[in-house]
Amino acid sequence: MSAYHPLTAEEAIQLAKSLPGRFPDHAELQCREIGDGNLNLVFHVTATNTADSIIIKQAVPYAKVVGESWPLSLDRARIERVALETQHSLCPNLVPKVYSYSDELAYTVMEDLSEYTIMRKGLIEGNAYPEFAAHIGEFMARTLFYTSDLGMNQQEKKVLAGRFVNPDLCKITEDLIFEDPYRQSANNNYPDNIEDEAEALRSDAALHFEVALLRHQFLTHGQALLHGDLHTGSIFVTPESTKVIDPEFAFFGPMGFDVGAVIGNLLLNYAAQPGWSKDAQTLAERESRLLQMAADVWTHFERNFRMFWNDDLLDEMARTPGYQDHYVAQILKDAAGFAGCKMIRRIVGLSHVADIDTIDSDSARENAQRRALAIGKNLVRHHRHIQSFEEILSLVKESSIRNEVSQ
Ligand code: SR1
Ligand code: MG
Repeated sequence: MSAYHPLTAEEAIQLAKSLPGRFPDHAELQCREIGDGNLNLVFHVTATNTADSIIIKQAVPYAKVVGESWPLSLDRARIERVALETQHSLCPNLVPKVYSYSDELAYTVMEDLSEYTIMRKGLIEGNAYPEFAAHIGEFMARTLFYTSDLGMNQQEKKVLAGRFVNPDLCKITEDLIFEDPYRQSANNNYPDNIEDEAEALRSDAALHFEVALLRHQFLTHGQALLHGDLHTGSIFVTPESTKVIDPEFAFFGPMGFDVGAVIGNLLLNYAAQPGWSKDAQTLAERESRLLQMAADVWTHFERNFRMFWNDDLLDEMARTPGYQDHYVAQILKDAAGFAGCKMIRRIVGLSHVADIDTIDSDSARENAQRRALAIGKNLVRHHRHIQSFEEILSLVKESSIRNEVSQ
């Protein structure tokens, strides 16, 4: 019989005490459950009389956001832990360190990042993160290149891919991102005042065609080990440092899915800015900073990816002239399409983002929702023809219709 059960705070303290070398013997420990995500318990264990602390993340056997009616495999805790270890080995400064784990109890003990801010919250507060684009560009280039057939022995890659068979969490993405927003679904969740937008999504056959192509990529293109849920709620930041967390959706999929997740979430915050910026000048500054950040993410990703390719390529046929350019161009097209899908799902689908939903004014929130949908649809519609990041920025700007509802 399995020993699995959700930990209590007292058990989390006992577990913390049992970890060799983590807390001094005289440490007095306290614990708070701080999980505010959709799926897991998160215990923050701190010493009251020393500076030591840890995080214990434990999966529960269902989606916390919905309840026990939505069962989820506990194996996602193992997948998240192996992803953290793999990504940490490639980017030690950009991923928290794993200290301990139990696959049976579905927990991982890791570095506490309490001095960091969740990036989504920081962006909502209007903060600037000047190093973020360089950090996340490097994270994506390293983790994607060195787990692909370009940077990894192809037979070893197949063995690694076997450790990341993640049907339950892939199904969440397949349903919530690539299907539900385009049909009537009990999972969908949007206010009555944008029913016209939801209906337009359901009846747009040309848009469905593009989403079907992107969904097919997600289902079949095992290009590299993805983080799989790389939104701004999965990233901790300070102005100087970045840490990527929460890779429980990790699996071998298309590289553009991770790149598109980062860009799409920056654009969701961009779409929300009229609801957060106190005056026209602040709005203009923040909008321009967010678009520049999105462009810089791509620039840093591309620069690093090409550098790793030029230095460490293992696939002989990929040395063929022109192939690198073709490969990178395809990642950009995919990223644009996936960014669009991610924006759309956060407006009409099950799980939303605070950037939009916590805007106080009803009219500003509605404007942000419509603006995000306009950008998302434009990116999905045009993704196959995009050739440069400037074209993405043009699509964003031309779809950023404001003040549809008087404020
Ligand atoms: C049922 S889980 C809903 C969403 O939360 C995660 O962060 C993923 O984005 C997932 O789609
Ligand atoms: Mg998460």
